[in-house]
Amino acid sequence: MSKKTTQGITVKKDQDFSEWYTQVIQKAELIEYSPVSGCYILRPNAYYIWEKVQQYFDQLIKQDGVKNVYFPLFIPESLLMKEKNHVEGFAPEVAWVESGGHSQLGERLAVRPTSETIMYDAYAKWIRSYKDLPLRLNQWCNVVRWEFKHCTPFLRSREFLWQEGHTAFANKEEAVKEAEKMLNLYEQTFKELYAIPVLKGRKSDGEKFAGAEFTLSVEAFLPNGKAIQGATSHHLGQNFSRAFNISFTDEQGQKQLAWQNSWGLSTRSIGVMILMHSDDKGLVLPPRVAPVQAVIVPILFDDSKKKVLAAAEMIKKKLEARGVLAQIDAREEYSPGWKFNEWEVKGVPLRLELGPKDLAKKQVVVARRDTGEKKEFKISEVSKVIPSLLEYIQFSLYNKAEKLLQERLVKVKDSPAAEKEFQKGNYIYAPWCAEAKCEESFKEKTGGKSLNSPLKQPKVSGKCFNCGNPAKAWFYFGRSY
Ligand code: 86X
Repeated sequence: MSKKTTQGITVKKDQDFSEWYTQVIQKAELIEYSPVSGCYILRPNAYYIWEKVQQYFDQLIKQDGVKNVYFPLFIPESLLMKEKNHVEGFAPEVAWVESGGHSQLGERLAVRPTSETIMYDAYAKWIRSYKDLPLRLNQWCNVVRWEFKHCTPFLRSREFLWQEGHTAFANKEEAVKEAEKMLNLYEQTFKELYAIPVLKGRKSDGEKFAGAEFTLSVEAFLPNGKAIQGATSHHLGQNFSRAFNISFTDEQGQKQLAWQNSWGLSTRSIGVMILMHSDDKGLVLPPRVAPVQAVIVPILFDDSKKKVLAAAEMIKKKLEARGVLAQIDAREEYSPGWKFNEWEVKGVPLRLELGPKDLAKKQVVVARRDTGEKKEFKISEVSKVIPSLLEYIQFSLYNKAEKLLQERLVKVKDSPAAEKEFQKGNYIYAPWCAEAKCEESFKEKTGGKSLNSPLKQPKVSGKCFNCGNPAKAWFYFGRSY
């Protein structure tokens, strides 16, 4: 028992957020540290979440006609450097392979930080005519970025998992439409699986991907008052098709450059979900990503053990028949209270307590992880009640997060007001000039930055809230994680 006596979370979420996070991810058995700094082991509980997200998003994009591929992990240096803009700022993060066994390689190979270059090199060979378009490919893979900032599991790691979609179109309109469509699919994934509402919109020029014409993002707002990016969808224009000569002959026989997008969602999103829903007791999992959705804890006494265990088995079977992932915790070396704590730390959405007294009344006590509420249900009703309760919890987590998102948004007229709102843990919406210089000055003054700008927005008039120049668009700003 010794190893497990410090099972609970010993700090509060709003007291020491980073220590709290570190404890949650370890005690919920999501993460183990590895011998390589910045690289983390995703344990079964974490990998299960990623598999759920993969299945969900993969099915969405396949329905839309995207096909999956796999490109090599290694990218020759000359290829990586072909589009200067996009590598420039990132160069310090590239990890290199310089030898194989005892022999030096003729050319260094980058461990992929992202796959634009290696994929577009092939796209140039595959795309000849307008009939080859659109080309819409995606890959699920790992990427490496040798971070020098402090790493945090899920949120910033030197290796992470993601999907990267890379598409090419015959015209700009189609490409732009797709970039927006993918943003909606990210919104849907955050909503339906992670129970997280997002702010959708366009990044400022200062915050966009340097290789893109524009970058769209989904941003989440956390209970600690900070905003965090969830996923991105870039319209690349002809920046890469020019550099990689991805050209096609159009219907009029004219040679044209393809219009491109790239879009990505990574395991970082798991970190966003943890930060959003979890509490002082540990992890809180939305039921749709929970590897165990209902745990049955039988209260065992010598004289009634057999009966209670048999009833627990029967309940488990009923739940499984309804598609609920159920488990019985019949360990005798731990007390019921100890087990309750353990399953709370692990974020299991529902706990079913079943003792001899409950059995006599033909009932179970059901405890919700998200609210702590307890309620009795007839055993005859569990197979009906539990599946709908799980769905209810899924929506209720979403609604709680949505309420936070609405309540913490404040419209402001100037930067002192913005600063005040940030200090209160809010984020803001303001008319902005959208100039990089203005954003810099705002960052220095307030510690906040622009998040994004909704695609459909109110009419803009008057002055920039920060610098007083004419305003160009409504933007969200916040302190970011
Ligand atoms: C930007 C852009 C884009 C496909 C996505 O955001 C979604 C999926 N890619 C990624 N980016 C880089 O281009 C990049 C390049 C190098 Cl060389 C690097 F070392 C790090 C990078 N990080 C991000």
